[in-house]
Amino acid sequence: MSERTLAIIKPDAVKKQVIGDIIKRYEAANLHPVAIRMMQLTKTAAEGFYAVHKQRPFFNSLTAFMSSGPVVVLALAGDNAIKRHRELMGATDPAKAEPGTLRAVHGTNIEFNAVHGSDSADTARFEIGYFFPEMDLVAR
Ligand code: IDP
Ligand code: MG
Repeated sequence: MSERTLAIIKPDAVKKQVIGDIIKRYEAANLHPVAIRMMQLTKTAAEGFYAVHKQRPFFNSLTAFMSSGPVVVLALAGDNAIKRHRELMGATDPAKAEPGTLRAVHGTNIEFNAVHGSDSADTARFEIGYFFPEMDLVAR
């Protein structure tokens, strides 16, 4: 069943100049970009995006990081896209991520971990809507 998920190429990965490598891996996995946006989040926008984590000890640091430089936000579509994207990303901590996953290859540590991916259908809907109006999502 085709579904959509939200991906963010985080500021650390943009600084490392691996936008192209990451998008190449999405395409190789048949996770098709259906919307792409480059932007720099404000601290407030990062806080809204990560509101579910606002009680966590790393919330301030995470939202400072996410607003520290440009990001690339993508909506990806494909069969079982949410779960397959999480598998392609690897574990939150790059040191624990399977070899060859995006975080194992491009992440630095548990915070600077290169990419974000939605973790459920509900969060995907919220997160895609946070960045893209429906009319910006192409059909493919
Ligand atoms: P996920 O991105 O793998 O879904 P979450 O637990 O949802 O992981 O955490 C969101 C983001 O917060 C992570 O991707 C990472 O950037 C950051 N983060 C998670 N846990 C920690 C931590 O223990 N210390 C610092 N940052 C963290
Ligand atoms: Mg998460």
